[in-house]
Amino acid sequence: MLHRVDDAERMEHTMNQDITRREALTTMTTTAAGIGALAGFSTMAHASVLSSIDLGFDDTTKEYSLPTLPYGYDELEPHIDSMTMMIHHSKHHAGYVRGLNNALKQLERIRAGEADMSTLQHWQRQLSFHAGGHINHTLFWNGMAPQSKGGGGNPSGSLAEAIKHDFGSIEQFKAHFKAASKSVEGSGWGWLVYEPIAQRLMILQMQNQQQMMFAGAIPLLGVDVWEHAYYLNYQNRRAEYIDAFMNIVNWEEIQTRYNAAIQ
Ligand code: MN3
Repeated sequence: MLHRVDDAERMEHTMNQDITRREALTTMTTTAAGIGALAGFSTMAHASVLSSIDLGFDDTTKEYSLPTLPYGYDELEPHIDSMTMMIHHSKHHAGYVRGLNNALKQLERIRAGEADMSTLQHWQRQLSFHAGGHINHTLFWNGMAPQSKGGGGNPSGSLAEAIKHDFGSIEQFKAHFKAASKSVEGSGWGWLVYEPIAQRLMILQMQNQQQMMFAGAIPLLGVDVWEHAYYLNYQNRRAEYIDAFMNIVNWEEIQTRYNAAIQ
């Protein structure tokens, strides 16, 4: 009697493992095809928004590389200092690229039976975190510009109209965006996103590199509020750093993303 129960349990356990493995393989195939979805963003829309932005993906090696910045490390001064930019890009961002490549490699090893399936959950988390980090930072760098190259000021055109429609006014948008970014708990990001189902703009907080987003949200403007983004110059004064960030927003680029998002 006892061993029949054991057999039944063992059989059920084996079946569950099979299902888990199948689901895991499906998940891995899906995520490999659409890395954007991992950061909590819609893959299709994300692809259109990112179409002009280089994530450094090499389809032959299946690896990502660190993209170069569209300006020099010192060009955002005095709003963001050169040392912060250098460390942030060449150390922190590079670390996300390495972590993303490694997570993809480990998941490939699991698929090939060279690594234990029990480590899958860990590497899926690593993939989500580091893919988020790579995509967020790439959007962040390109979402800023030195004032001498058009950074700062206010949005104009159809983006300004949409902001007024969805937030009341440019001033109300800025106040909301800054307050949301300032009050992110711990490390994370403030985002202006386009929600394509109801076709409207929203402001979101993101924790770490991917949490608190929802499927479909298309990233337009993001500010990195991890301490590594501002601590050398602003110490604990996150609000001051966010004010400075608003002086170097590349609104032309954000308009381009908005145009792609509403297609
Ligand atoms: Mn960062």
